[in-house]
Amino acid sequence: MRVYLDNNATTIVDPKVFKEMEPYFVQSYGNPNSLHEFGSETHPALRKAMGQLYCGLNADDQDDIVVTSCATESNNWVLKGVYHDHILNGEKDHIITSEVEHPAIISTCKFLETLGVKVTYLPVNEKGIIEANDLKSFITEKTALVTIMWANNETGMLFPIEEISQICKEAGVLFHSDAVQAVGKIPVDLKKLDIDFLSFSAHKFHGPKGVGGLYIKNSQPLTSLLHGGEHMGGRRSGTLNVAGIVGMGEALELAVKNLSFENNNVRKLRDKLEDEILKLDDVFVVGSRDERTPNTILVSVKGIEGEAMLWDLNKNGIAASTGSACASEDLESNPVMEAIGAEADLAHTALRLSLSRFTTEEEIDYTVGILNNAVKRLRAISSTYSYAPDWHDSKL
Ligand code: C6P
Repeated sequence: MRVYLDNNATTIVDPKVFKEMEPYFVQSYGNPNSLHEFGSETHPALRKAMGQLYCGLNADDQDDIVVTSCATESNNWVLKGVYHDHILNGEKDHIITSEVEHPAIISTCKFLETLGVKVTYLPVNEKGIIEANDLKSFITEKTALVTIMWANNETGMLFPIEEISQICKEAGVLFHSDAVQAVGKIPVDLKKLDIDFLSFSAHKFHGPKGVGGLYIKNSQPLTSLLHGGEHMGGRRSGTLNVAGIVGMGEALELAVKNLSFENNNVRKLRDKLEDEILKLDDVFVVGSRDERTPNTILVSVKGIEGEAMLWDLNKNGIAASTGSACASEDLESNPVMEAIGAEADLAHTALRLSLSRFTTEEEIDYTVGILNNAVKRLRAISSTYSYAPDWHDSKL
């Protein structure tokens, strides 16, 4: 059996999405900016997709959504655009983010630090989220931007976005949220929140890879990252990825339609898997279930290196991860586990299991069996494992 439990890394393209995309590879493959029919026949599909994105996010205006190549690009655009528009001219000098953002934010902040920008990396509590009051105390009149993720990709923990947006609004500071792990998994209603910029990525909600988006409230000015032709109203140059955009629109519409299913069925399966995992001795799951996206578990299994567990699972057809896919090759300990204060040996035992609406109960039952055997076998040969009932208290 093959079981895919790495849906926070990427998801299967929904076959319905793929079907909608196909004609734009092999039939209507024209450049939408061309004047001939091959080009113009793509326009209705593009209009439909932009409408699906606008409805799916409940944005104020369809023009507030700009398509990018991925969330990494969207995040880079916001940070570098705000640097250009508000920091380079000396008006401001400060950006606030959290310690547990995705590398697309952290690495960009590190780059901006080399240009003289001051960056505050807010610490997280034992649940892996920031305290909104901490944020308040770090905002100054020189703060140009607050960028805080909506849901953490490793733990699934949801950040208090409403409260954060309110704090930023009251302080008159721009607010960006990397909502890659929230869009399509939980309700994201942009009319209800004061968010200036929001990043998302199609391949996290059963759309294709290589296409994402940035919501820009009221189409406010933001210097482009990609200069060139006048695509996307001159805000983001590059020939439009027609099939990708069509796929992203369809995928978001389906994801939003399936939200209650996601919140019920996926949650039920995730909870079943978590209940079984918690029957094992010396395991620790980060964050409580209600405070997480419904599909995610980050668990530490004492005495077993995350990579050893992955190898064992993979041998049995099960795909999981030790954390973020883009950091999976460096064998470092899990950075979110470290940020919540876990000791290094514990942070090395992280295992991320992330489900989707395509996950079945049979797959969860199979995974539980394999996981139980793997834990027994790997602990038997572990040099670091010996049973200690007070382990949780002593390690965290
Ligand atoms: N996280 C993970 O395994 P792209 O692929 O550029 O569209 O998305 C990047 C990205 C940005 N923000 C968050 C919160 C993310 O989770 C991701 C992708 C994957 O966790 C791959 S590293």
